Amino acid sequence: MNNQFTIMDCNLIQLPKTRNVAGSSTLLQNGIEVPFEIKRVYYLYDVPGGESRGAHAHKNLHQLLIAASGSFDVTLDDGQSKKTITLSRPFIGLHIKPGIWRDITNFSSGVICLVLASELYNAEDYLRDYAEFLLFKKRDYSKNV
Ligand code: T46
Repeated sequence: MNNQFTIMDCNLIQLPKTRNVAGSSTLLQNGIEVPFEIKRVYYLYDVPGGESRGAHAHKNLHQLLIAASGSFDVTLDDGQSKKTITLSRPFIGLHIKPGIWRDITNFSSGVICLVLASELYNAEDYLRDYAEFLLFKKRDYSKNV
């Protein structure tokens, strides 16, 4: 079980940007620009002003979050430390490792939060209770193997 990652393991990834007179584009490929196999893509949009999303962690999921349009803040929490990162560029991705609680706030109007994910949707992969998340971080899974 992936419960040992910390916020220091969650890094910003500079994505390639192609620019010409017709505008810009960014290309993402499995295992190259994105450091995991992409099994699912979803995006958050039409977020009402003042709303927040997230408030959970995943047991096994890797994700790359990109502000495809607009901006938002992501607060990462590994149970010991927290840090907040603002995403506002379509060519910067935030790799969130498994076992990291995230709160997503301060969405700008017209925001699109693009998420590339390493697994298909699985409700069992979510930790939505903060106390349960802290227990998950403290458990020693090495004794179960
Ligand atoms: C995350 C942030 C950034 C599905 O049925 N399939 C899916 O693939 C997803 C992502 C969600 N759902 C359902 C589950 C809920 O009934 O859609 C509803 C909204 O999901 P949730 O409350 O988890 O929404 P967010 O925006 O708080 O979180 C989502 C992702 O679930 C999560 O992995 O990190 O976006």
